[in-house]
Amino acid sequence: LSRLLRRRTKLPAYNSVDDAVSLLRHAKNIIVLSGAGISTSCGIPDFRSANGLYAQIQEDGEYDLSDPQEMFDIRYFREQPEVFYSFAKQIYPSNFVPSPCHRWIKLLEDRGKLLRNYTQNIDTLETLAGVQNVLQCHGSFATASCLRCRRRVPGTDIEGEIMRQEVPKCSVCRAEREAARAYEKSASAKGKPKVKGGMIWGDEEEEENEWGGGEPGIMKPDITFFGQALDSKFDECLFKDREKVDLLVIIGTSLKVAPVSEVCTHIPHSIPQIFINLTPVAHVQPDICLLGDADTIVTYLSDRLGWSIPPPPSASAK
Ligand code: CNA
Repeated sequence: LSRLLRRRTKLPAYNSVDDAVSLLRHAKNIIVLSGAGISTSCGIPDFRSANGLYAQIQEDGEYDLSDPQEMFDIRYFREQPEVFYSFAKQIYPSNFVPSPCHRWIKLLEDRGKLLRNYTQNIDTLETLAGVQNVLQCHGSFATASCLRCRRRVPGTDIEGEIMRQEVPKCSVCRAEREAARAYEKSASAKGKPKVKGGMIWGDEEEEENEWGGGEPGIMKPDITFFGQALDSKFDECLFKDREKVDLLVIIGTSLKVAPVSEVCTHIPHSIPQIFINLTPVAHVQPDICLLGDADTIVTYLSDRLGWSIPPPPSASAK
């Protein structure tokens, strides 16, 4: 569409690698829209590739799912959190090292060219690479929240449970439940009325109370599941950035998950788009399509520009 509109409105046509190099050289406000394909070389599978997580989940057959996407569906999670937690350690960011792509985004930022990196990834590798202006559109494992009382804690608080494949429960809800039990005990001993809701828990045998149940809340990493809305920051940033952006670079994504995939259509059609991916994506028509391994492509582009991609954080620390 972008290419068609560009032709119709007689804007300059871009279609070659030389054009990509020139656009990168001159751009000052680049939006990088990235996806799971920039982390596959770090050892984190994407969703939809032939060897991706969906294929693995289906092949394993050990999970009670009618569709692999249910693994990341909020309704399913509420019903059966143990399924997600039996799997979560496989995608928990632990000893991964940022790829050349993550470091290339950092390079754009260091050169004052990055307007913002909209990442769909939840692995926080952009941050580890040192990128400051990154929006984790689908959240991350950096924090976790209680589904009942909404208390937010650092993600490391539930790391132990994730590694042991257990369902983490909220310590605040648990403490309140214990306080409520103690209160109930002393209240009934002294003949006082029982208190329900608020900070005090209801009757043990009640299935549903003001908190939505008798058990402490389930903790969920603050990653956006299917069926959950994105943080309002996404719309706010896009609204602001669409006024300034002068180049869109899309890397390592199938562009199948809305609303992030819609960034391409939400920015003005006069803005050139470069798409870097292993496989083509039929439903978008970027100006320049560079198909292949993303690390190889960004390294090639950097070489052509005479820029050098910074080393991984561990190597630079040595
Ligand atoms: P996706 O739908 O799995 O698409 C990934 C795309 O990357 C595919 O089109 C692949 O062809 C392409 N790809 C894979 N490897 C490479 C490579 N080496 N070079 C270039 N391209 C490559 O994943 P999307 O990101 O499009 O979908 C968004 C989902 C994926 C978000 O909700 C994420 O949270 C989720 N996800 C994130 C991670 C992560 O954080 N690393 C991992 C898996 C899934």
